[in-house]
Amino acid sequence: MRIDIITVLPELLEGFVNNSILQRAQKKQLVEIHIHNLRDYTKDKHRRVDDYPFGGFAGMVMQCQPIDDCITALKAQRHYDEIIFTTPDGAQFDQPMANELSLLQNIIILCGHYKGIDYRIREHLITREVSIGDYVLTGGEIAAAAMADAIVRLVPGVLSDEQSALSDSFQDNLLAAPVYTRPADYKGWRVPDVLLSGHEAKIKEWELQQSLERTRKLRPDLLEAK
Ligand code: 6GU
Repeated sequence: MRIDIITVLPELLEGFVNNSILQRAQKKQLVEIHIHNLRDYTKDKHRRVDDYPFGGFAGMVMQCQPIDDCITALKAQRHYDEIIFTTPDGAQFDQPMANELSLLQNIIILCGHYKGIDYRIREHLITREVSIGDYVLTGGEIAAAAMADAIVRLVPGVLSDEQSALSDSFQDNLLAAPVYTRPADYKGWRVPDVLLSGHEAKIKEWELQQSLERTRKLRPDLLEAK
């Protein structure tokens, strides 16, 4: 899988994608992540990528030309399955969307900034608009990072134990069961006995009960969605 991220703040994303899960996925050659500085595509002598909005509204708007040139240059190299724009008015990113996007070959994520981007880009080039929640961030970089992380960890081989992605919270609309590690007794705080029993069927049953109970208590909306 290949993810191309277009941003006016490449430094912000470089550190993120070259660490932890994302770095490991790239070293294993399971995923390629390329970050493009939108300013490299402007024809403006001051490297500007935004301008005042028509109509006299407040704020600045990202211009068509640098975005179009960057996306056009990428599309000349390969086919893209999705060209995603990060925006608070997009469709809410969730685990099913992460699953779906993790199956794709090539995607572009365009990070929004300022008051927005020229709407013509959204009409003519963007195939999908995505938000990470009902709150406003100053830019789309954190959203792009969150999406890239959630997608890449689902690519087969990225996680050492593939089971661990399958048993994630949300993967079956249930929150995950609690987990524990040694020691079994820490300051009198004890790990549930069943987990020490070695009885596999009982442990599985406990895990499911815990998932259901935690979901009922913390996220009843997920059970209704089933
Ligand atoms: Cl994708 N972008 C911005 N700027 N704010 C957001 C968001 C995206 N998702 C939630 N808030």
